[in-house]
Parts: sequence; structure tokens; C-alpha cells
Amino acid sequence: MTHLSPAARRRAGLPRELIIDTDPGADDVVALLFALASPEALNLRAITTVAGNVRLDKTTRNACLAREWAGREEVPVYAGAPTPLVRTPIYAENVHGQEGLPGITVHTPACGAEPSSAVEYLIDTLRAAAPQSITLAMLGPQTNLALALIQAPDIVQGLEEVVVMGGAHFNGGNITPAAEFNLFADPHAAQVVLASGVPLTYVPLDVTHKILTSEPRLAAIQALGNRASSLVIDILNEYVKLDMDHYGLPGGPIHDASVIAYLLQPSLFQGRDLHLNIDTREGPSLGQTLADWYGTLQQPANVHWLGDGDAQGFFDLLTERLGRLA
Ligand SMILES: [Ca+2]
Repeated sequence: MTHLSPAARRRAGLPRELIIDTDPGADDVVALLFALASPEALNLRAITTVAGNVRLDKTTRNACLAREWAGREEVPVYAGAPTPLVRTPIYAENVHGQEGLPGITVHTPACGAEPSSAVEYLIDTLRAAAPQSITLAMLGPQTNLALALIQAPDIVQGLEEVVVMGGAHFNGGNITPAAEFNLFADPHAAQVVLASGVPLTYVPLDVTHKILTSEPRLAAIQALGNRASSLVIDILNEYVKLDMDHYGLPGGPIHDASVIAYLLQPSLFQGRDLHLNIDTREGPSLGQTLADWYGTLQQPANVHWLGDGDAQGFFDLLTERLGRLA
């Protein structure tokens, strides 16, 4: 295959070569179904899992369930890091339930994970990849990519873009007043990824808290009448309650699914290239992302930071894609 630039590949209508790194997780499963329903645009090479919302064995099982529900069991799942780089593990079972999937009953998937680890998979795949040819969507703590970068810094060459669900600037945090969960769960990993110089897009709470469910939006998904839509509705009906109560929001965010919408239709979102600092010090602001939105520090931009998105456009796209599944 000739080595086309990312822009040339898009112009030629070629799909993005994608790996999703994830900690399912209610919103992760919606994101996985969204991506798995979009094969013409996203060539999903693998799903890699990490501990986060729940422990690694459960996030891996839930990733296997998501591909089973999408009828896409040919997509391999690799289990990754069971703990963060440095800090004590934290989980979010209060939000995602003991099994990581609120509102539904889980089972043991027919197909399990691959024998090798997510970190090995990332190193081998990115090392062998054409320059800037692979996109990595990171929907959980960034531990797996950080471990891969520490062992093999040269793998940056294979990455077109890393799109991270994480961080919060204008919105404030969701696990502490300052920090968003994925950054708080492994701030040191996020710092390693940031320092690697890889092209990075952040999809923070600043934008995900503007893309909220509503009764008509959920009704449109429910009206699809397929198994995927009924799973998504059962999960979301449970999942959005806590955020609506806690923040006094009229609907709930589906954070990780915004990453997939951004990959499919970036024009739904607006953001800025800016300089990001991550606080990795112990203390009340551990895991805080300081996004220099106004360029106050006059430092070179190191991320593209999304600040706003078209909520109805997001739900129209998600609904259309879920309608393609069984
Ligand atoms: Ca997640």
C-alpha cells in the first residue's frame, strides 16, 4: 500500500485505521456500538482494554460483549493494564454499577480476549504501521499507551492522531472539583502521552456536558426497535439519572460516544489548538487539566481542545448508526 498522508487518505474516501482503548463502562459501550456500526469510515483494527470504570477483567468482558452485540466478533480484544502507572487504582462503580454496565444483565461472552497484552499489541502494531496511519481513540485512563510509549518511544511514528475523552477546564471536574475521572485515574499516564508529542485531540467535559440526552432523543433511539437500541436505552436510562441529579442537568452526557462522533463528523465540533498542562502533583488538583484557551501563557499548542458541539447533530448521527445494527 502506498503511504498516503492522513489528509490524502480522507480525500480518497479511505476509512480511518482505528484502535479503541477503553474501560467499558456505560458510555464506552455506546461508543463501541457507534464505531462498530460505522465500518465504511472506521476500520476498527482492535479494541484494547484498561482498568478504569471497573476492574480490568470486567472492562475486558464488557468490550467482548459490545463486539458480540454488534455482530463484530472478528475485531480482536486485547486486555491491557490492570493498574495505573503510579497512583492507587480508583473505580467508578457508583456510576457504572458493579459490572460496569448499569441497567442490563451481563453474561460471559462467547469469544474472549486475545492471549497477548494490549501494550504488546500497541507496540507491535504502531511500530509496523505506515507513518501517521493509525488513529487511537482513548476512552479511559491512558495507561496502555503510556506504557507502550515508555517501552518504545519510536511508536509515535505510526500514529495519525490520538483522540482522548478526558479532562475538564471550563466545566470543572466530575470526580473531584478539579479533575475529570480518566485524568484523575491516571494523571501520570496522560502526562506521558502529552509529552510524547503525538498529535492529540481532547474531548473534555467542556463539550460532553453540552451534548445531553433528552426524552425525544432517547425516544428516537428506542423507536429503532432493534437489540442494539434497546440495550443502549436500558443502559442510558439508568446511567444518565445520576448526572442529571448531581449537576441539575436536563439530560445526561454520553462522554465517550462524542469521540466517535468527532472521528465520523468533525464538523459537529468546535475547538482550539492550545497549550495544555496536566497537574500530576498529589493534592486537591491532582489530574486537573489546565487548558490555556486564551493563550495567556504564550506557549506553543500541544493539543486540539474541543469546547462545543452540535448536540442534535450528534444524536441524529448516533441514532442513524445504531439503526444499522441488529
Ligand atoms: Ca470510558
